Amino acid sequence: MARRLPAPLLPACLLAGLLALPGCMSGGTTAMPTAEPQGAPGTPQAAPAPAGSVHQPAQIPALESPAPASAPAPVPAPGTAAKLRPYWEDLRQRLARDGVSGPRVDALLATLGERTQSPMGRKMKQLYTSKFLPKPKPSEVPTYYKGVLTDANAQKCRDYLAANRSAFDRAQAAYGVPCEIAVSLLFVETRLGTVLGDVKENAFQTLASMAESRRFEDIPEWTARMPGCEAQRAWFDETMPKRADWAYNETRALVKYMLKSGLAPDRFPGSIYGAIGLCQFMPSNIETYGADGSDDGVIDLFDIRDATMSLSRYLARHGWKPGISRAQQHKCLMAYNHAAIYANTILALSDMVKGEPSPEKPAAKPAAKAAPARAKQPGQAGKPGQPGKPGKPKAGKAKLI
Ligand SMILES: [Ca+2]
Repeated sequence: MARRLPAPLLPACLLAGLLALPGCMSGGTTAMPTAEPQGAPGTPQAAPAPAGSVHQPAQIPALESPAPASAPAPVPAPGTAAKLRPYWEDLRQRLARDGVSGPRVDALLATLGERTQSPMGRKMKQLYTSKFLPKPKPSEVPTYYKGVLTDANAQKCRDYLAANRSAFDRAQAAYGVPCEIAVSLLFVETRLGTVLGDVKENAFQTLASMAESRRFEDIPEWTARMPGCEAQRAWFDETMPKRADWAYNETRALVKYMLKSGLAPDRFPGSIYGAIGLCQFMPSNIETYGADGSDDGVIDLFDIRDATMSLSRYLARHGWKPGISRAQQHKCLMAYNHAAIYANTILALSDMVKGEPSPEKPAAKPAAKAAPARAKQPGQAGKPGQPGKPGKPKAGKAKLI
């Protein structure tokens, strides 16, 4: 998300889209080894401060018991949904060619409202600006997301951990990802589940709209904001179909997931690029990396038990294991969201959750005859083990679009 939105405390998903990307829904994502046409979920978005940001103390629900959102909302029954809007017929036929069809699929498609230009428009504007417009004077790249590394946020994480202890302990036992890392990742991604949707559309609507925005003419509201874009039509003609195909694959994965889980579209608030859940997975990652932490046979990423187990599984599948070095931890987190600032922030916040001071606070001056300060170890808070290359943060693989 190479854009610079005053994004004080936006969750990673938003930040990914805004900062560098290719990545929240942030890159988010969430992890995702789905082949994605390069880009980033970065998106310039005049985003309002999300509710639940660190500036707006959000209620931290205890989630040991199934959250209300976990109550299965069934996929619409065939014949009961509204009629399919004509412009979704192309998507319907494409899904059918891929073996995804039938009354239940039609019922899902009938829930789609008007196609929105925003997902593709936002992405193309980001890419266009980066590629064709004068680059702003380089500014210092921050090491950490602004506003995240505060004592208050560390305390929120500790409270959340305490309220959901068994979920985190179970995931740590299964995959070796420390509770402090898991909770810090959830904080950066969705402010512990308090900021789950960056846009009013649900993830299905967002991804389907992007999948059906293949032509320059499909995003007039956005091309109007791109000076000189008419001269680059060839680039749009080449780039948009690739992005649309990526979105189609995610749409298909989400449809298959909804059919399998029985969860309805309105159960999936999503990021600007369709990442879902407390841990912000792109739909295509659910089948590969999702894990059922509540033993109900359904992977519901809005359930803390499933989200924690899934994010831990993702990290483990990308190299996380007990005892790995700080630099290796950083590398694993970069696989979740390919932005150094993302990994730096999670590692530093996890240190704070364990009681270390914020690396952003000026160190107190030692008294004249104070005992020698403990030698700082590589990778300690304040000095990430592997800061990553300076430069604009890149979008996360998981949310990378
Ligand atoms: Ca479950």
